[in-house]
Amino acid sequence: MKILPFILSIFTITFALSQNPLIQDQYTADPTARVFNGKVYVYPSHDIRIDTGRFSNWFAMEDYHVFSSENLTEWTDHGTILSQNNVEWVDSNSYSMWAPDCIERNGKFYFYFPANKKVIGENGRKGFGIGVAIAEKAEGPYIPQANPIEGINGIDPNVLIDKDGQAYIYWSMGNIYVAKLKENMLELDSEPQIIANLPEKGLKEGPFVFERNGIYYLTFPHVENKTERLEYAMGNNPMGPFELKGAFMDESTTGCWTNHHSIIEFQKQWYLFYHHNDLSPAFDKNRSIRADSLFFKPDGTIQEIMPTLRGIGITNANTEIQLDRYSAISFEGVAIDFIDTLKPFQGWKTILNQENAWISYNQVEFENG
Ligand code: FUB
Repeated sequence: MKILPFILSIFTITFALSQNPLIQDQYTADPTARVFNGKVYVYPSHDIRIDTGRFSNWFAMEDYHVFSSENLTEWTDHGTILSQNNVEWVDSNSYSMWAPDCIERNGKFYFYFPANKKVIGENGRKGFGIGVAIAEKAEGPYIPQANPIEGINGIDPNVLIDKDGQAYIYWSMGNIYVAKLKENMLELDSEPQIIANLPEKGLKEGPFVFERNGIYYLTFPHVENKTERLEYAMGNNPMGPFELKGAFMDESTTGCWTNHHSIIEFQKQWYLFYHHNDLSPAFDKNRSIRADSLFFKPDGTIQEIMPTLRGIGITNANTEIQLDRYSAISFEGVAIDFIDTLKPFQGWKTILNQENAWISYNQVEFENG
């Protein structure tokens, strides 16, 4: 459907942000989406900007927020659920609260997060541990365990509970690792093993494993050339072996070095959550989470996904419609720019500068007239 901006603007009543990026008032990265109690919860990491010292050119993350949505168009920020200052084992000056995951078991919510340890290890470095914080509700409050999981030195935890109840934890540190978790979800129940048959060269990280029709999909960002693209492998067992299939999202066209992701099925549609640096084009360590629809081919392989600005969800015509997050634009005569390049959280503007230029925004619900 093609609609001119002035027609839509008269229907503007409330503000709903569902397009890409999903969160536009702060930086967010590494989104792990989960479906709990009929809602989508997203657990991202929280990039911040520190202009001086060692973080001026690196990732800086001091806490986590959680966001939820029932309709994929309106997102609630439940606020800070964990901070580097309230976890006993975490170095509270490390700003290293990287990509997390969260999973539910027997009515409790287990939040897994990597961070730099306070204590220097045998190799003379503080290194990354993976901690667990537990809550009664998906949005918290989360109570962190006093120590990280023993036996893991790594980042980017991801947990799968298989159909038989066995839980597995995956993480990365050069390679991608897997181990069984005990029923308590806090301790390893097997020796960590490296997942074989993955690309040998180039950074691999951020594993996300899910099951569909009895097939286990191991998806992961990998630097084949310059920046991360999303690749995957398929297998019949959560611990492998997996057969490499290739990429399902290519490198970012604007050079964002990382692309961390997760995949969910919600109301019979599959979605990919990932990140890009929409709100910080010049500094790719300040990222923003996005989502797009994901489809499988009849043989179970994943169709390549082209990142969109429009994103997901059906937008109600009685809410503000962000045309700068368009579905399509005319070949010429349309430009999108920040309202104020120094204040990216103010958002974008759409400039139509030629006769017959057009912009379209799909999936709008007009209800009865
Ligand atoms: O956000 C910090 C790190 O960048 C994550 O842990 C990686 O997956 C990459 O996205």
